[in-house]
Amino acid sequence: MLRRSVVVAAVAVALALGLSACASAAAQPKESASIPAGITGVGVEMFQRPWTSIGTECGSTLGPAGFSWVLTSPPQEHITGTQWWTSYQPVSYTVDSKLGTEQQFADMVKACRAAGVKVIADAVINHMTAQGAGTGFAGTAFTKYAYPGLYGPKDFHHCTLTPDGSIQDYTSRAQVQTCELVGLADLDTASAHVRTTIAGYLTHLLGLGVAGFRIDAAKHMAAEDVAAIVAMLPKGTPVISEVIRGAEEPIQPEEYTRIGQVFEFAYARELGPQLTAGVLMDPARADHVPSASAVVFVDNHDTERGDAAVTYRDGPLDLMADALMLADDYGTPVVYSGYAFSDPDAGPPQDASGHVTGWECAGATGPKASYADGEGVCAEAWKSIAGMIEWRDAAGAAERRPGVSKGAAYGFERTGRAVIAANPGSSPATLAVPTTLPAGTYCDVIADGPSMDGCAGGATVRVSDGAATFDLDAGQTAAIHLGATG
Ligand code: AAO
Repeated sequence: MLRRSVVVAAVAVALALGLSACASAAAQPKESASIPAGITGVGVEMFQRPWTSIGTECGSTLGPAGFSWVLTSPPQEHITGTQWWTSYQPVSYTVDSKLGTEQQFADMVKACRAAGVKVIADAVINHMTAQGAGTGFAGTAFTKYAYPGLYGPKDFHHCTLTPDGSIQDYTSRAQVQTCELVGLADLDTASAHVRTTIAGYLTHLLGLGVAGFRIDAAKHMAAEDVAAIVAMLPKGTPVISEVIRGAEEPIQPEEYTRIGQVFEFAYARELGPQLTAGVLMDPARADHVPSASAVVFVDNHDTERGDAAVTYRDGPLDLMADALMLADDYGTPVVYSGYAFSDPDAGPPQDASGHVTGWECAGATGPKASYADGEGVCAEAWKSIAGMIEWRDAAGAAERRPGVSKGAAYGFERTGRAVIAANPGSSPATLAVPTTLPAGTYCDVIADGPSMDGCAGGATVRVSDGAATFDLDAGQTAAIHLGATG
């Protein structure tokens, strides 16, 4: 037990240091096999972005800002329709969708790799469509339980536990894993044929250069089924399972951590409400998976339409949440970048053929006060995010010291490396954060972006007598690090 926790800590440190999974595996020969290789560095979910847009931005925005990976929307053929969520109803595993063709996908992966950005693809493998019959975006004819060349009726669960076969009770493991999620034809992932077919699709995507996968709706597949599919992929392929932590539910993310990382939904649920309440505190992290297993986020494409406390609509608070997440020593962070909407079902702007027209964000320096429906939020291009990625690199594996607060203002140090302070309150505040940083003048990388531009913008913070003193406006965040001095 003790031995295992030591290994967990060692791997967490290795991940925080940005060492490769291979290096940490080599240092910890046997036990480290119990912690699967994961994705490291800062990621960004580019929701409903066409491959051409992402490819361009890898070179213009993501690479230069220091993002290590990008999570795409699902790349496979899907049902037709203008809603964003058509992407989550697969019709075939042909890589031809409203987001682009296979060639465009491959070109994007190549451009991103050249910019030092790995591509993580969203893998929708729990189910197919909910429709009686139709023709998919790339022209494949299907019925709800028959997909040419892939699956027939025997490859699906036909749930009789509820009147309409859909999940009604999340406290029932059997319903969650054998009934239909919102009516979507539920693949029998215990079947050898289904497993092999899914693994074939994922292997094809790996052949196009993707680094790993988000496993959509992983909760709805038995962990052993997901494990068996992942075992058919090259050893060490990073996977991030989407298993929403739900109170009183029998299936929790911990069941899936032996397969890879998981999205830790409890992280945003702890951080977000503090921001809206204007009272920041040190994290309690009750019921969180270990850091090395956690991928954390402020919001994602579901929660910005659901229970996220902070989204793009909250401007400075959204930026503050991202900054605090990037400053943290817990988990692998993924920034979210979608588009503005009034109608939660509305897809992004599309042309007459149904292809998403896309948008590019180079030059978008920060959150806007308001967005028109369909307009890209462009968080990946905000200079403060790039500044915080640099801050995070500077902090490295340094310990997060307990925070201090005064009124609504709160701040903490990553020992001897970097300090952040935030004021979610409604009036200005001055906060002195104890620090072991050398005395001097430091650039605020939130105000001015990475240090190559920092201090040039004139925003500075003084460190003297063992404290960094921040003068913060209402809603302001500021952050300094050892590598950016004035
Ligand atoms: C669409 C239409 C439906 C229609 C269906 C079929 O909207 O009306 O019936 O087509 O025609 C996306 C959209 C869906 C869309 C679907 C298919 O979100 O609206 O349906 O595509 O086109 C559960 C799953 C989780 C899933 C989430 C949406 O466990 O995996 O539902 N997320 C992924 C994707 C998502 C996608 C799919 C899966 C399907 O990210 O975009 O759907 O591929 C509790 C449970 C969760 C459960 C939620 C559902 O969560 O714990 O497991 O998620 O309920 O509402 C608190 C609680 C937490 C609770 C949460 C609810 O935080 O602590 O327990 O509130 O917000």
